Amino acid sequence: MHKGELKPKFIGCLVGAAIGDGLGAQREGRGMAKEEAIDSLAEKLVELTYTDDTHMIIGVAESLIECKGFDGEHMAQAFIRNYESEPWRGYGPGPPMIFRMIKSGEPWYSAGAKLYKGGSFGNGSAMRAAPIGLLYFRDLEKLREIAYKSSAITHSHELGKEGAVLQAYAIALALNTPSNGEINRESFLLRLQNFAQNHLYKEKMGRIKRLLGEQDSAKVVILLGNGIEAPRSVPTAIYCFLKQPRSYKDSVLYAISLGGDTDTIASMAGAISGAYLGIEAIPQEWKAKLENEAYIEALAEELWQLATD
Ligand code: AR6
Ligand code: MG
Repeated sequence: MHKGELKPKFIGCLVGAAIGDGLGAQREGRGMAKEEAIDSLAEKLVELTYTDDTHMIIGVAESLIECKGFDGEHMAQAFIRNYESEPWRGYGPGPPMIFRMIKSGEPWYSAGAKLYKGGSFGNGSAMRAAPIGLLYFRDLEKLREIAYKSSAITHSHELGKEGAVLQAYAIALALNTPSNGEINRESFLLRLQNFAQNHLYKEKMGRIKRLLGEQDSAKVVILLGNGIEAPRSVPTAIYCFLKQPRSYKDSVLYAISLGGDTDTIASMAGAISGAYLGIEAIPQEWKAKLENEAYIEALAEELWQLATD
């Protein structure tokens, strides 16, 4: 794929993530809902205000751009700076505790292990992995390495790190598939399954395949999850994308319809869908309502320059 074809896909990924987050935030922690009801809710909203998901994507992107690659200390400081300027974005309980540890002298690479038992497996590092999938889309072992390291700042449990790797990898796969070409869902899943190193995620990729034609959303929630934990939300987001790969809008509405951690699941599904279909596939009326849209596009464009130079 040539450079010009990739640009709308980079922008679609980050804008797609932020819109999924902003719309999903309207129903965070609630039960299942009808897609039509969520669509009319979107119509009534004046602004799509994003939450910690997008705020942390911004931090990852800012740091990768400023450092022209990964620098753990720099990225940790970018998270802290952004959190301190807007702490009301709806952060999970863990990251602010990590930020305090780092501020009081704990190194960025060891603070994460001091939280919970064996580190966090929340979805907080997968939800911010999009810029890593974008920057390293041509070097998948590097993608794995950086997704692990950047996850470890706040989420050092194997399941947390692996969730970030799979979300970044799904984005790289979507980016590498031409938007006018048909996506082969089974080979997409097989590649994810082979890339995963953890048996729980491997098993979940198999479940996604079996659920592709499932009409009963409740069954999807039971078998894949809709929670705040990475293994109960990253596979769900991948499923939401693969269930209707030709429509950004349907992927996001479906993700929110499942209830639970709707902002994060819709954001991750929206990021993958946007990376596949590109910015033109995102409803203009949603894009127009997104808070800080121009800045998010500018970050995506800088990542595109960096990744394709
Ligand atoms: N053992 C038990 N529970 C755990 C463990 C563990 N090792 N790790 C995580 N949890 P956290 P996040 C549970 O605090 O991932 C925002 O709303 C525990 O209940 O690291 O950044 C975003 O939009 C813990 O509080 O935060 C996302 O939806 C929870 O998982 C979400 O929060 C979350 O882990 C991201 O949260
Ligand atoms: Mg959130």
